[in-house]
Amino acid sequence: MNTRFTFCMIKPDSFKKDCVSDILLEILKAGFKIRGIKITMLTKGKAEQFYDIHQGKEFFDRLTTFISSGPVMAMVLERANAVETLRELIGKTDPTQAAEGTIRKLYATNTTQNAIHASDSYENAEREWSFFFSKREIY
Ligand code: 3AN
Repeated sequence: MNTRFTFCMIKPDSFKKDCVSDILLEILKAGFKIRGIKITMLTKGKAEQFYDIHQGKEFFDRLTTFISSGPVMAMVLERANAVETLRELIGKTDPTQAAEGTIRKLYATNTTQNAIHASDSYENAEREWSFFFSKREIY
C-alpha cells in the first residue's frame, strides 16, 4: 500500500465563500504536493455515484444535491502519511466539533456545507481519484 497519496475535493460552499485559495494554502503549508488538480461540476447522478457508500442514509439527498450545486476542485495530493495527515488538517465532519485551526473549523458552515472532502483510507483514496482523473492527468 502506498501511503504517500490521497485525494481531496474542495466543495461548492468554498467557491461561494471565495476561500478556495485560503484552503489550498493550508494544504500546501502542511507540506502536500499537488499531483493532479481540476475544477469540475458533478451532475446529481455523478454525485450519487461518488457518495455511493452513503446511499440510504438520511442525509444522502441533501449531500448529493449540495455537491452537484456548484463547482468542486478535485486534487491528488502527495505527502508522507497522506490520508491521516490530511484528515487531521481538515478536522471533524461537523465544524462545531472540529479542532481550532482545522480547515473545517475555519471555513465550513455546517455538516453538509463543510468546505472539503478528504479520503478516509488509502483504498478509498485510489477509488476516489480514479473517479475524477485518468492516469495521464496525475504526474
Ligand atoms: P467526512 O467527510 O468527514 O469523512 P463522512 O464520510 O462521514 O464524513 O460523510 C461524507 C459527507 O457526508 C460529509 N462530508 C458530509 O458532507 C456529509 N454528512 C455526513 N454526515 C452527515 C450528517 N449527519 N448530516 C449531513 N451531512 C452529513
